[in-house]
Amino acid sequence: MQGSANLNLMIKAARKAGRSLVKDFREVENLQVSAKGPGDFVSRADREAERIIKDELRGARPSYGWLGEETGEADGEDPTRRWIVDPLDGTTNFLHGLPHWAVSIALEHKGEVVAGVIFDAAKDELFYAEKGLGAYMNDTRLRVSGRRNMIEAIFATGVPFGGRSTLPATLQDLARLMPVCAGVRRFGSAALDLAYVAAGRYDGYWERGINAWDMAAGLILVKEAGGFVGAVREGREIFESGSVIATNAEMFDPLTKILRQPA
Ligand code: LIP
Repeated sequence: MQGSANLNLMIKAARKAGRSLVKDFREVENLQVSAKGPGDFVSRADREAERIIKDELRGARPSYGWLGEETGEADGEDPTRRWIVDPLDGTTNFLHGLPHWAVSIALEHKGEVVAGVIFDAAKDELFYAEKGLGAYMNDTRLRVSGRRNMIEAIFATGVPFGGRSTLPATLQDLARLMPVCAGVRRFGSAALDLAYVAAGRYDGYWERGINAWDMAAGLILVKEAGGFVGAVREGREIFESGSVIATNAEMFDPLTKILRQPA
């Protein structure tokens, strides 16, 4: 796809940050056995990746606003546009030397995500989409899964850890969904979970208690691949609710019906 200047800028920034993270990831693998562990090192890698992305994007588009996981929110002179960035989604995987993490960059215009890039540098898979121009992984056009029956479908989710308040609801989701599907996967990166729905690798995904930067780029990928997205909490806006459901047209209603059942 011959994307816009903004999409090409996002891809350039994602690849530059991805190169930096791949170098750091090799060091993390060595640090697994160190007594102190790689925690501080990964935090530095995360912040450095966001610095690289911010320099590229705000250097080229200084008037756009900013929302980044590591540096927070900053208004721009142009109140209609902002970058939404997770420099390292799948941080815990990265910390443990698991090669399943991604750089996620989204462009929002008047409250709607209009372009997204998710770069899995460890596997060299670049997912990208722009409103009205389709979704791609490297040079391959993406379409969501064609499965129509829940019992044949594989879903992904994120299971809260560390005492997060959404754990009981997620466990109830699993208890309700597992008997009527072919399985659930928890790979630890919301951005890649959404990218995999867009690619038809997962038939659907849902998660409670995540941030806009985890899912912004993935939302446009799923929609441009022919999928449907919505908040788990009925009648709520996705970012405001901190929750998301993403799947194809045929399974959106049955999956939503299960996940929106009262506690
Ligand atoms: C992660 C998400 C994942 C979620 C994790 C974590 P991070 O983002 O991508 O889906 O289950 O709890 O929030 O923190 O690695 O950027």
